[in-house]
Amino acid sequence: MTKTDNFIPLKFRRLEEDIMLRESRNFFELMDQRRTVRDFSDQRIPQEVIENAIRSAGTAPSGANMQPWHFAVVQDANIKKRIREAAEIEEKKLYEHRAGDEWLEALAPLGTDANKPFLETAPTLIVVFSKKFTIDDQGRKRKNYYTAESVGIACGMLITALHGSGLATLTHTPSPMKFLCDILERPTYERPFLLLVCGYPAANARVPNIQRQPLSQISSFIP
Ligand code: IYR
Repeated sequence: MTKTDNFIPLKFRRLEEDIMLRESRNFFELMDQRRTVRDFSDQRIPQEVIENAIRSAGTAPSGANMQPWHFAVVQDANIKKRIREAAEIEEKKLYEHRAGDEWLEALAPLGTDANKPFLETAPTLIVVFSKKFTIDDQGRKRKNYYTAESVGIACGMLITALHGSGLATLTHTPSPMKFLCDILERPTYERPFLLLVCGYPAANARVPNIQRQPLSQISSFIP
């Protein structure tokens, strides 16, 4: 068997240039409207939207295609409460001692503090875990590669999919996040990577007036 015996034809959606341009502009416009939201409505969201967003995240490229991620969806009020309580303990330590002045100053425009009511108000929390190992079909432990990069890309795709479906998200990373392994009873080879809060924004939601850097500042086109 040669290396490429198990290859299949690529399905590729080739676009005409004018359509390509239009699609790229529309996509940028859509993404430019995404804001991190901290005021959530408690309105529930359709289960299949979450499932499809996770399916989309699961299409992310990953080191050696090991797909080193796990998405734990939390909707139960009691579990959300436990997560909030544990997160607030860590966040209190962060805001009171661990974060230095420079960090607190950088955070000031965001108006954040140690209170995390959204962890209970929002209908859905998706806790993304990164897996140091994958247990294969035969129960063998297989090493994963570029885990942080792979899971980071999957998280970006998850956020994009949820935004594209009309939902608001908040990337929350209480640190340390070990309590999530205990509450969600995940195996020891999984580490919490990101806690993504999702739902509809509250009717009166406000966001900080912060700007994105222009293209010229975030890129260089090498001649
Ligand atoms: N985890 C804390 C602090 C925090 C840190 C960064 I860097 C942010 O961009 C936002 C918040 C919190 O969630 O409040």
